[in-house]
Amino acid sequence: MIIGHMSDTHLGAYAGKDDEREQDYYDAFREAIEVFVKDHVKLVIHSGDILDSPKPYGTAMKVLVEGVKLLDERGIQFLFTLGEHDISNVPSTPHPYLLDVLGVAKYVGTGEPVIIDDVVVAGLHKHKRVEREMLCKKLDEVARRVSQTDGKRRIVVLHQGLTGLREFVGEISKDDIPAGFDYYAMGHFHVPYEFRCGKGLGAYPGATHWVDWDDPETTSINLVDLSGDEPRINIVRLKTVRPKIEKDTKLEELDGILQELASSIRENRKKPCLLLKVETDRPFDPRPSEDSLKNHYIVTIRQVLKKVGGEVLQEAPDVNAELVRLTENVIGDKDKAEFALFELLKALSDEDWRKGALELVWNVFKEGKLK
Ligand SMILES: [Mn+2]
Repeated sequence: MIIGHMSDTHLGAYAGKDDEREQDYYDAFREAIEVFVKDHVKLVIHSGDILDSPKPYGTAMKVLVEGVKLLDERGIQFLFTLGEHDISNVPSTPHPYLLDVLGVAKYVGTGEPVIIDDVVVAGLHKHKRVEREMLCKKLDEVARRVSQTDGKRRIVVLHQGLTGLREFVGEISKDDIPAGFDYYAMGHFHVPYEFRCGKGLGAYPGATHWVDWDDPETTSINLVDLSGDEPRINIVRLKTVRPKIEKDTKLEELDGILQELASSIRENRKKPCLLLKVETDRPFDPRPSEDSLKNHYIVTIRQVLKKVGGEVLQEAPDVNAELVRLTENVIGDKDKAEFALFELLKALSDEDWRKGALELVWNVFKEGKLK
């Protein structure tokens, strides 16, 4: 039995900002659906960050419903959990849940096991850092309930970062994840990654299209064969992804670089995103350079200013780490500092900040987190 596993589709990214780039996420999602149909998977798991925003524009929802309907018509079940991009701070029904209401998909983020033929699937939606203890308890409960179903392959679906895997940051540690599952269908990291957990295999397929500049340009989905003793993953690379190019140069050498880029255009693929970092003594107008390439590239020019002494200003250090350090100095507690910076501040910058941020603070207070 082969199942499809995808994650972090971020449908609706760039909506209202860049029509061309908005399409990239729809293209990658549709391509993934085509692969699942062509390869006759039994079911598809989406590990969250289905949408880019909890308040999506209509097109993102249309593309999502069309894709999932296509699977449904072929008898392929779509099981999903939710990531932080799908969940609003204002308590309301997350948009992807409408798939469940329509009967074309099954939400598995409640911990309730779902049995499909010879697999049992259970998951949890994204939990925040301050909810770590609750998440660990729920995970143990999910493992206990799933262990009661005999003779089936066991799959858990999560949208969490795990510490203890490479240099990744997460809300819980890899060691907090209970053993007893055959496959750990993970989402959140946009970098593909596989790991062992007990006798099982865990995998982040990564985003279907890169979101942040540092995300890998090559993206993929997983076809997971559960028929053997151990799961086997076949990684399928997606072809519709927009290429990206980064170049460092100096203002004096910019013209040469522009000519080189203009002559290295490859047709029959998407216009690459191009990031040009130009070292310069003083700010300059980047528009003529951007205009000269805009038919063939989506150009961003970043100016790196030299100090008067000739020393190049360093690229920004790890801003998050520095913010945590400074905030911790003021508040006197690292957990509170991280809550303030990564959750409360984000809620406060939302349009509906009053409701969302108040709700967040109230919940944390009620549940006695952060003392
Ligand atoms: Mn994501």
